Amino acid sequence: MARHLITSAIPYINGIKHLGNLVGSQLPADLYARYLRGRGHEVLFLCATDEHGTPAELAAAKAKVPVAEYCAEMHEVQAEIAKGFRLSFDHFGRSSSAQNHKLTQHFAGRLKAAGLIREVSEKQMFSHADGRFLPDRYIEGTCPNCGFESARGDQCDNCTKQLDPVDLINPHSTISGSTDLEMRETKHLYLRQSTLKDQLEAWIDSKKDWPVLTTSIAKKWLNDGGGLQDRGITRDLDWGIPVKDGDKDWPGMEGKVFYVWFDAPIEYIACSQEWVDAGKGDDWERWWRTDKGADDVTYTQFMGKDNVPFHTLSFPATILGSGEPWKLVDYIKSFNYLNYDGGQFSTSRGRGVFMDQALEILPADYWRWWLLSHAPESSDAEFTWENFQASVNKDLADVLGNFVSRITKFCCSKFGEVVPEGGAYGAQEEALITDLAVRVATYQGMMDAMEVRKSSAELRAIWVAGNEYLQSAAPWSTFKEDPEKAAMQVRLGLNLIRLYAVLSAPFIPDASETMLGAMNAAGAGWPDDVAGFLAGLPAGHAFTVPDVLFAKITDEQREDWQSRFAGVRT
Ligand code: B3M
Ligand code: ZN
Repeated sequence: MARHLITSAIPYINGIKHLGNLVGSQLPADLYARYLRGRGHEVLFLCATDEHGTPAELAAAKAKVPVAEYCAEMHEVQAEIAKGFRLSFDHFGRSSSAQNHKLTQHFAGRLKAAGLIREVSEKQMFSHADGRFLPDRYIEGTCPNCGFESARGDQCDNCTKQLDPVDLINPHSTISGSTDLEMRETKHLYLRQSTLKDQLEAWIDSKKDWPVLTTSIAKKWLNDGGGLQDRGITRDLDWGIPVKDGDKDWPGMEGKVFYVWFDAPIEYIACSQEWVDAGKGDDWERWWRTDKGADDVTYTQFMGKDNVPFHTLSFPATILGSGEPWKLVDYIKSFNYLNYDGGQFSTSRGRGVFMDQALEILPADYWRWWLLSHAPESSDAEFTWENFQASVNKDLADVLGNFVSRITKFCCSKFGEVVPEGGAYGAQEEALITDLAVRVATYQGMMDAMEVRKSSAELRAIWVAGNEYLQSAAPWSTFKEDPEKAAMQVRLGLNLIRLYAVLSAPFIPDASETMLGAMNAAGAGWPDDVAGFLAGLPAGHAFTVPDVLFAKITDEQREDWQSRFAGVRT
């Protein structure tokens, strides 16, 4: 039994995430956590809401509630939806927690003491009406290059020219609309990542088994454009973690907060403290401190590709720079994007299907199965309603659901709701068992390697093998000539349901539970020995016929959803 620490990128607080966000981090992380728990390992699986930064402030302002209140409410909303998707976090924390405040300030203090922070004076646009500095993308004006009237402070979306806020003609605040703006001097802290470049590069080069998507992004940032740049880690905002040097004030930094990307990954650690403080665990250090036992821990992070630079460079720079024995990540599983029906999923434009909407239409398993079996691993993937309908109907309803229903109903009608006796397994059954043992080993290998799509394909092949067996053994025909033999075939079929339930649990946990419940087999362990496992339900064992596991999606439903989700969410 090994110990596995698993974190998913923590979703921003400002709104409900779409299915593309879900499949890029939380869902595959959950798949892996469930699988490892199923194999008997000790797992700590953490996620949280990412609550700081301008987007949170603005979303709260739009909702007309104080930002702290907004975050508390949205955290509950996201936690509920996560439960709806059966995301099995050991704790779902908050980056605004007291624990994260303290830990973030601690890291800043350590970095300062190590000489890894420098102060930089820069000029930034200040809005008198808003009483604050404005981030570039909250300033708009006319593009000096093409005359487009809604060019942003950092770029013109019309002609793509890179801009500085001072370049804009008639600049105004997008918050208040005010044009009373002034360039003002402000001081910020920079993390001297450039001095850690060699150390970071050596560490990344030592990770021979990391996905190319992860290492190629990291290498690009390490080497392009003059190498790894120092990074501003403070902002002129109200909402965030106040800049402090440990528990001491930081002269000159009054009224400033840490940049959201500085404190967000630290929340992975703080979240484990929240987990302990919530009474769910009793020791977080054995997961995070290599001097307190975390040397034995395998730490895996899940995230979309846009988050890779922060996890391969900035956060490791924070950890290494602290000079303290914190656990570094062992494996970073990153994902490409999922697109929606010929375009992109977009939170800001409300395009696509959002997590709450998905659950209003269908239960979690339907979505989990489609998303995971189409995970954007080697390239971007695309959600279409036709593809979703086809996958659900074929894989879940026809292959798995149909198998379970046929065998249980047939048994019930001929032998009653108990596993029938019959004789010993014959050649056909032995061949199936041998085939399944190989397939289960393959499945495990792929799950261990976090090959999400390949794992789902192998799992499906395992379901298909049982279906084909049932088709060719045809106990309903056998029964007429040789009821004894039919009983043996049914006995194997019922045992296959139990096997499928356990193997499928990481993908479709609800259906798995239904199957185990029906088979009266809750608590079945992992099938390390497939042949032995398939003798797990002996003759005389009582079961019940479950309800239909998966309903087919009709063309009517598909068309209805297609048009309902064609527009934008308001
Ligand atoms: N909240 C971005 C995102 O949700 C960001 C991840 C932080 S991980 C420490 O994609
Ligand atoms: Zn322009």
